[in-house]
Amino acid sequence: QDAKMAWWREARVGLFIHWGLYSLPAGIWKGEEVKGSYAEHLMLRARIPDAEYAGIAGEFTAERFDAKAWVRAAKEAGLEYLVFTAKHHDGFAMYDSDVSDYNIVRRTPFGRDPLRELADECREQDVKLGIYYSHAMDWHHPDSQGNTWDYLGNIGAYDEVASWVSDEDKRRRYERYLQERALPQVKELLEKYGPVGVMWFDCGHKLTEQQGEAFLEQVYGVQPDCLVNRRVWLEPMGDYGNTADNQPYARPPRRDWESIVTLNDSWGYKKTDDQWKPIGTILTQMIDVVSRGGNFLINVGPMGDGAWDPASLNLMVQLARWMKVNG
Ligand code: FUL
Repeated sequence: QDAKMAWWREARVGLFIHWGLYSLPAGIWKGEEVKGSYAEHLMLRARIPDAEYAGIAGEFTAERFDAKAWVRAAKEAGLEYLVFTAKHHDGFAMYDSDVSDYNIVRRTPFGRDPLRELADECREQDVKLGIYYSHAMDWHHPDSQGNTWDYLGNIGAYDEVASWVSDEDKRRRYERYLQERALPQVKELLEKYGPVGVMWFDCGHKLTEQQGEAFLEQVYGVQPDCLVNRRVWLEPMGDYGNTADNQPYARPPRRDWESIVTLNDSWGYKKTDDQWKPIGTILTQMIDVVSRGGNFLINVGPMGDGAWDPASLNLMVQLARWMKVNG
Protein backbone atom coordinates (compact mmCIF):
# COMPACT_ATOMS: atom_id res chain seq x y z
CA GLN A 1 0.00 0.00 0.00
CA ASP A 2 2.85 2.39 0.84
CA ALA A 3 4.46 1.83 -2.54
CA LYS A 4 1.16 2.40 -4.28
CA MET A 5 0.52 5.64 -2.37
CA ALA A 6 4.02 7.04 -2.83
CA TRP A 7 3.47 9.33 -5.83
CA TRP A 8 0.23 10.65 -4.37
CA ARG A 9 1.79 11.45 -0.99
CA GLU A 10 4.53 13.35 -2.77
CA ALA A 11 2.16 15.19 -5.05
CA ARG A 12 0.43 17.16 -2.26
CA VAL A 13 -1.63 19.39 -4.54
CA GLY A 14 -3.77 18.61 -7.59
CA LEU A 15 -6.15 20.21 -10.06
CA PHE A 16 -9.80 19.20 -10.22
CA ILE A 17 -11.59 20.04 -13.47
CA HIS A 18 -15.38 20.06 -13.81
CA TRP A 19 -16.31 20.38 -17.45
CA GLY A 20 -19.47 19.06 -19.08
CA LEU A 21 -22.64 20.04 -20.94
CA TYR A 22 -23.64 22.10 -17.88
CA SER A 23 -20.65 24.40 -18.47
CA LEU A 24 -22.44 25.95 -21.44
CA PRO A 25 -25.70 27.14 -19.76
CA ALA A 26 -23.48 27.88 -16.74
CA GLY A 27 -26.31 28.08 -14.22
CA ILE A 28 -28.85 29.88 -16.42
CA TRP A 29 -31.81 28.05 -17.98
CA LYS A 30 -34.34 29.77 -20.25
CA GLY A 31 -33.07 33.13 -19.18
CA GLU A 32 -33.40 32.46 -15.46
CA GLU A 33 -30.77 31.78 -12.86
CA VAL A 34 -31.32 28.29 -11.47
CA LYS A 35 -31.27 27.94 -7.67
CA GLY A 36 -28.45 26.11 -5.91
CA SER A 37 -24.77 26.91 -5.90
CA TYR A 38 -23.61 24.01 -8.08
CA ALA A 39 -23.90 24.77 -11.79
CA GLU A 40 -23.22 21.12 -12.64
CA HIS A 41 -26.51 20.22 -10.93
CA LEU A 42 -28.54 22.32 -13.37
CA MET A 43 -30.48 19.38 -14.80
CA LEU A 44 -31.66 18.24 -11.37
CA ARG A 45 -32.31 21.70 -10.01
CA ALA A 46 -34.38 22.84 -12.98
CA ARG A 47 -35.92 19.37 -13.53
CA ILE A 48 -34.89 19.56 -17.18
CA PRO A 49 -36.34 16.71 -19.24
CA ASP A 50 -33.63 14.40 -20.47
CA ALA A 51 -34.34 14.99 -24.16
CA GLU A 52 -34.14 18.74 -23.67
CA TYR A 53 -30.94 18.63 -21.66
CA ALA A 54 -29.37 16.40 -24.31
CA GLY A 55 -30.01 19.25 -26.76
CA ILE A 56 -27.21 21.26 -25.17
CA ALA A 57 -24.81 18.86 -26.88
CA GLY A 58 -25.84 20.25 -30.28
CA GLU A 59 -24.40 23.63 -29.28
CA PHE A 60 -21.26 22.32 -27.68
CA THR A 61 -18.54 23.56 -30.03
CA ALA A 62 -15.82 24.10 -27.41
CA GLU A 63 -13.67 25.94 -29.91
CA ARG A 64 -11.31 27.21 -27.23
CA PHE A 65 -10.58 23.84 -25.62
CA ASP A 66 -6.84 23.38 -25.27
CA ALA A 67 -5.59 20.35 -23.35
CA LYS A 68 -2.01 21.54 -23.53
CA ALA A 69 -2.89 24.84 -21.88
CA TRP A 70 -4.97 23.17 -19.14
CA VAL A 71 -2.19 20.78 -18.22
CA ARG A 72 0.41 23.53 -18.44
CA ALA A 73 -1.62 25.68 -16.04
CA ALA A 74 -1.59 22.80 -13.56
CA LYS A 75 2.09 22.17 -14.07
CA GLU A 76 3.03 25.82 -13.62
CA ALA A 77 1.11 26.03 -10.36
CA GLY A 78 2.91 22.93 -9.08
CA LEU A 79 -0.21 20.76 -9.24
CA GLU A 80 1.07 17.28 -9.87
CA TYR A 81 -2.13 15.48 -10.65
CA LEU A 82 -5.28 16.34 -12.48
CA VAL A 83 -8.78 14.91 -12.02
CA PHE A 84 -11.14 15.36 -14.96
CA THR A 85 -14.89 14.74 -14.98
CA ALA A 86 -15.32 11.91 -17.50
CA LYS A 87 -18.97 11.61 -16.51
CA HIS A 88 -20.78 13.76 -13.97
CA HIS A 89 -24.26 13.16 -12.53
CA ASP A 90 -25.90 14.32 -15.78
CA GLY A 91 -24.70 11.06 -17.35
CA PHE A 92 -23.02 12.65 -20.36
CA ALA A 93 -19.66 11.06 -21.14
CA MET A 94 -16.95 13.64 -21.81
CA TYR A 95 -14.93 10.98 -23.62
CA ASP A 96 -15.31 8.57 -26.51
CA SER A 97 -17.39 5.84 -24.89
CA ASP A 98 -18.06 2.52 -26.60
CA VAL A 99 -20.58 1.66 -23.91
CA SER A 100 -22.95 4.55 -24.61
CA ASP A 101 -23.23 6.97 -27.49
CA TYR A 102 -24.41 9.64 -25.05
CA ASN A 103 -20.96 11.13 -25.30
CA ILE A 104 -19.04 14.17 -26.48
CA VAL A 105 -17.58 12.57 -29.61
CA ARG A 106 -20.89 11.27 -30.98
CA ARG A 107 -23.22 14.02 -29.89
CA THR A 108 -21.45 17.36 -30.19
CA PRO A 109 -20.19 19.42 -33.12
CA PHE A 110 -16.90 19.58 -31.19
CA GLY A 111 -16.53 15.86 -31.86
CA ARG A 112 -13.16 15.43 -30.12
CA ASP A 113 -12.22 13.38 -27.08
CA PRO A 114 -10.96 15.76 -24.37
CA LEU A 115 -9.99 12.91 -22.07
CA ARG A 116 -7.73 11.45 -24.75
CA GLU A 117 -6.12 14.85 -25.33
CA LEU A 118 -5.68 15.45 -21.60
CA ALA A 119 -4.24 11.97 -21.08
CA ASP A 120 -1.71 12.59 -23.87
CA GLU A 121 -0.75 15.97 -22.45
CA CYS A 122 -0.44 14.60 -18.94
CA ARG A 123 2.00 12.01 -20.19
CA GLU A 124 3.86 14.66 -22.15
CA GLN A 125 4.10 17.13 -19.25
CA ASP A 126 4.50 14.57 -16.48
CA VAL A 127 1.28 15.21 -14.59
CA LYS A 128 -0.66 12.22 -13.22
CA LEU A 129 -4.07 11.67 -14.78
CA GLY A 130 -7.08 11.15 -12.52
CA ILE A 131 -10.60 10.43 -13.70
CA TYR A 132 -13.79 11.55 -11.95
CA TYR A 133 -16.71 9.22 -12.65
CA SER A 134 -20.18 9.64 -11.15
CA HIS A 135 -20.90 5.97 -10.48
CA ALA A 136 -23.86 6.21 -8.13
CA MET A 137 -25.95 8.84 -9.89
CA ASP A 138 -26.81 9.20 -13.56
CA TRP A 139 -29.72 11.45 -14.48
CA HIS A 140 -29.77 10.25 -18.08
CA HIS A 141 -30.03 6.52 -17.48
CA PRO A 142 -33.61 5.33 -16.92
CA ASP A 143 -32.60 2.85 -14.21
CA SER A 144 -30.24 4.95 -12.17
CA GLN A 145 -30.82 7.41 -9.31
CA GLY A 146 -31.85 11.03 -9.19
CA ASN A 147 -34.00 11.63 -12.25
CA THR A 148 -37.55 11.22 -10.98
CA TRP A 149 -39.15 13.66 -13.45
CA ASP A 150 -38.51 11.58 -16.59
CA TYR A 151 -38.54 8.23 -14.78
CA LEU A 152 -41.22 8.39 -12.13
CA GLY A 153 -40.38 5.14 -10.39
CA ASN A 154 -36.71 5.99 -9.96
CA ILE A 155 -34.74 6.24 -6.75
CA GLY A 156 -34.82 9.91 -5.73
CA ALA A 157 -31.74 12.12 -5.55
CA TYR A 158 -31.97 12.38 -1.78
CA ASP A 159 -33.26 8.88 -0.95
CA GLU A 160 -31.35 6.84 1.60
CA VAL A 161 -30.09 3.40 0.63
CA ALA A 162 -32.39 1.83 3.20
CA SER A 163 -35.41 3.25 1.39
CA TRP A 164 -34.84 1.28 -1.81
CA VAL A 165 -32.74 -1.83 -1.09
CA SER A 166 -35.79 -3.87 -0.24
CA ASP A 167 -37.82 -2.48 -3.14
CA GLU A 168 -37.58 -5.29 -5.68
CA ASP A 169 -38.18 -3.17 -8.78
CA LYS A 170 -35.90 -0.29 -7.81
CA ARG A 171 -33.10 -2.55 -6.74
CA ARG A 172 -33.27 -4.69 -9.87
CA ARG A 173 -33.34 -1.71 -12.18
CA TYR A 174 -30.53 0.04 -10.34
CA GLU A 175 -28.43 -3.11 -10.51
CA ARG A 176 -29.04 -3.13 -14.26
CA TYR A 177 -27.69 0.44 -14.52
CA LEU A 178 -24.58 -0.59 -12.59
CA GLN A 179 -23.98 -3.70 -14.69
CA GLU A 180 -24.81 -2.25 -18.09
CA ARG A 181 -23.55 1.29 -17.82
CA ALA A 182 -21.45 2.27 -14.82
CA LEU A 183 -19.16 -0.73 -14.36
CA PRO A 184 -18.48 -1.14 -18.11
CA GLN A 185 -17.68 2.57 -18.44
CA VAL A 186 -15.25 2.38 -15.54
CA LYS A 187 -13.65 -0.61 -17.24
CA GLU A 188 -13.25 1.12 -20.59
CA LEU A 189 -11.86 4.25 -18.95
CA LEU A 190 -9.13 2.16 -17.36
CA GLU A 191 -8.49 0.19 -20.52
CA LYS A 192 -8.37 3.00 -23.06
CA TYR A 193 -6.53 5.93 -21.51
CA GLY A 194 -3.25 4.50 -20.28
CA PRO A 195 -2.17 4.47 -16.65
CA VAL A 196 -4.71 6.20 -14.44
CA GLY A 197 -3.42 7.63 -11.16
CA VAL A 198 -6.78 7.93 -9.40
CA MET A 199 -10.32 6.83 -10.17
CA TRP A 200 -12.32 9.48 -8.37
CA PHE A 201 -15.83 8.30 -7.50
CA ASP A 202 -18.62 10.39 -6.03
CA CYS A 203 -21.72 9.93 -3.86
CA GLY A 204 -20.88 6.35 -2.90
CA HIS A 205 -23.13 6.71 0.13
CA LYS A 206 -25.97 6.00 -2.31
CA LEU A 207 -24.72 2.44 -2.81
CA THR A 208 -24.73 -0.73 -0.77
CA GLU A 209 -21.36 -1.91 0.50
CA GLN A 210 -21.38 -4.74 -2.01
CA GLN A 211 -21.98 -2.33 -4.88
CA GLY A 212 -19.12 -0.15 -3.66
CA GLU A 213 -16.88 -3.23 -3.57
CA ALA A 214 -17.82 -4.04 -7.15
CA PHE A 215 -16.30 -0.74 -8.29
CA LEU A 216 -13.13 -1.33 -6.31
CA GLU A 217 -12.78 -4.75 -7.90
CA GLN A 218 -13.43 -3.35 -11.33
CA VAL A 219 -10.68 -0.76 -10.94
CA TYR A 220 -8.06 -3.03 -9.38
CA GLY A 221 -8.91 -5.79 -11.85
CA VAL A 222 -7.74 -3.62 -14.74
CA GLN A 223 -5.16 -1.38 -13.07
CA PRO A 224 -4.03 -2.70 -9.68
CA ASP A 225 -1.95 0.41 -9.02
CA CYS A 226 -4.73 2.89 -9.65
CA LEU A 227 -5.88 4.65 -6.47
CA VAL A 228 -9.53 4.92 -5.53
CA ASN A 229 -10.90 7.75 -3.39
CA ARG A 230 -13.10 7.12 -0.37
CA ARG A 231 -16.27 8.38 -2.06
CA VAL A 232 -16.51 5.04 -3.86
CA TRP A 233 -18.60 4.11 -0.79
CA LEU A 234 -18.20 5.05 2.89
CA GLU A 235 -15.21 5.26 5.21
CA PRO A 236 -12.96 3.22 5.29
CA MET A 237 -13.34 2.02 1.70
CA GLY A 238 -10.86 3.18 -0.95
CA ASP A 239 -7.19 4.13 -0.73
CA TYR A 240 -7.57 7.52 0.89
CA GLY A 241 -10.13 9.68 2.69
CA ASN A 242 -11.95 12.76 1.42
CA THR A 243 -13.31 15.82 3.17
CA ALA A 244 -16.81 16.99 2.35
CA ASP A 245 -17.02 19.61 -0.43
CA ASN A 246 -15.30 22.86 0.51
CA GLN A 247 -14.58 21.80 4.09
CA PRO A 248 -10.82 22.14 4.00
CA TYR A 249 -10.35 21.83 7.73
CA ALA A 250 -12.49 18.76 8.43
CA ARG A 251 -9.82 16.10 8.50
CA PRO A 252 -11.04 12.54 7.84
CA PRO A 253 -9.84 9.78 10.23
CA ARG A 254 -7.27 8.37 7.84
CA ARG A 255 -3.54 8.47 7.29
CA ASP A 256 -4.09 9.56 3.68
CA TRP A 257 -6.70 12.14 2.93
CA GLU A 258 -7.58 14.77 0.38
CA SER A 259 -9.35 18.06 0.81
CA ILE A 260 -11.34 19.35 -2.15
CA VAL A 261 -12.11 23.03 -2.71
CA THR A 262 -13.47 25.35 -5.35
CA LEU A 263 -12.21 28.82 -6.23
CA ASN A 264 -15.75 30.18 -5.83
CA ASP A 265 -18.87 28.26 -4.72
CA SER A 266 -19.63 26.13 -7.79
CA TRP A 267 -17.61 23.29 -9.33
CA GLY A 268 -18.91 23.67 -12.85
CA TYR A 269 -18.58 27.12 -14.45
CA LYS A 270 -21.38 29.40 -13.24
CA LYS A 271 -21.84 32.81 -14.82
CA THR A 272 -23.39 34.44 -11.77
CA ASP A 273 -21.07 33.01 -9.13
CA ASP A 274 -18.76 35.82 -8.10
CA GLN A 275 -17.86 34.42 -4.69
CA TRP A 276 -14.21 34.13 -5.62
CA LYS A 277 -11.97 33.31 -2.69
CA PRO A 278 -9.09 35.70 -2.23
CA ILE A 279 -5.76 34.09 -3.09
CA GLY A 280 -4.78 34.47 0.59
CA THR A 281 -7.66 32.20 1.62
CA ILE A 282 -6.73 29.55 -0.92
CA LEU A 283 -3.09 29.63 0.13
CA THR A 284 -3.94 29.46 3.82
CA GLN A 285 -6.21 26.47 3.25
CA MET A 286 -3.63 24.76 1.11
CA ILE A 287 -0.79 25.27 3.57
CA ASP A 288 -2.97 24.12 6.46
CA VAL A 289 -4.10 20.93 4.71
CA VAL A 290 -0.69 20.03 3.35
CA SER A 291 1.05 20.68 6.66
CA ARG A 292 -1.35 18.28 8.34
CA GLY A 293 -0.50 15.57 5.82
CA GLY A 294 -3.45 15.95 3.48
CA ASN A 295 -3.57 16.52 -0.25
CA PHE A 296 -5.28 19.61 -1.59
CA LEU A 297 -7.35 19.34 -4.77
CA ILE A 298 -8.22 22.73 -6.26
CA ASN A 299 -11.09 22.98 -8.70
CA VAL A 300 -11.44 24.97 -11.89
CA GLY A 301 -14.64 24.96 -13.94
CA PRO A 302 -13.76 25.85 -17.54
CA MET A 303 -16.40 27.64 -19.59
CA GLY A 304 -18.50 25.84 -22.20
CA ASP A 305 -16.23 27.04 -25.00
CA GLY A 306 -13.27 25.41 -23.27
CA ALA A 307 -11.51 28.55 -22.05
CA TRP A 308 -10.97 29.38 -18.39
CA ASP A 309 -12.74 32.47 -17.14
CA PRO A 310 -10.54 35.45 -16.19
CA ALA A 311 -11.09 35.12 -12.43
CA SER A 312 -10.00 31.46 -12.32
CA LEU A 313 -7.05 32.16 -14.59
CA ASN A 314 -5.96 35.03 -12.41
CA LEU A 315 -6.13 32.94 -9.22
CA MET A 316 -4.17 30.13 -10.84
CA VAL A 317 -1.50 32.55 -12.00
CA GLN A 318 -1.21 33.94 -8.47
CA LEU A 319 -0.97 30.43 -7.09
CA ALA A 320 1.77 29.60 -9.61
CA ARG A 321 3.65 32.73 -8.56
CA TRP A 322 3.47 31.77 -4.89
CA MET A 323 4.55 28.21 -5.62
CA LYS A 324 7.56 29.42 -7.58
CA VAL A 325 8.76 31.58 -4.73
CA ASN A 326 7.97 29.12 -1.93
CA GLY A 327 8.53 25.79 -3.62
C1 FUL B 1 -20.22 16.52 -5.10
C2 FUL B 1 -20.95 16.61 -6.42
O1 FUL B 1 -22.34 16.47 -6.24
C3 FUL B 1 -20.57 17.93 -6.95
O2 FUL B 1 -21.26 18.26 -8.11
C4 FUL B 1 -19.06 17.97 -7.19
O3 FUL B 1 -18.74 17.06 -8.20
C5 FUL B 1 -18.32 17.60 -5.91
C6 FUL B 1 -16.85 17.43 -6.09
O4 FUL B 1 -18.83 16.42 -5.36
O5 FUL B 1 -20.62 15.54 -4.29
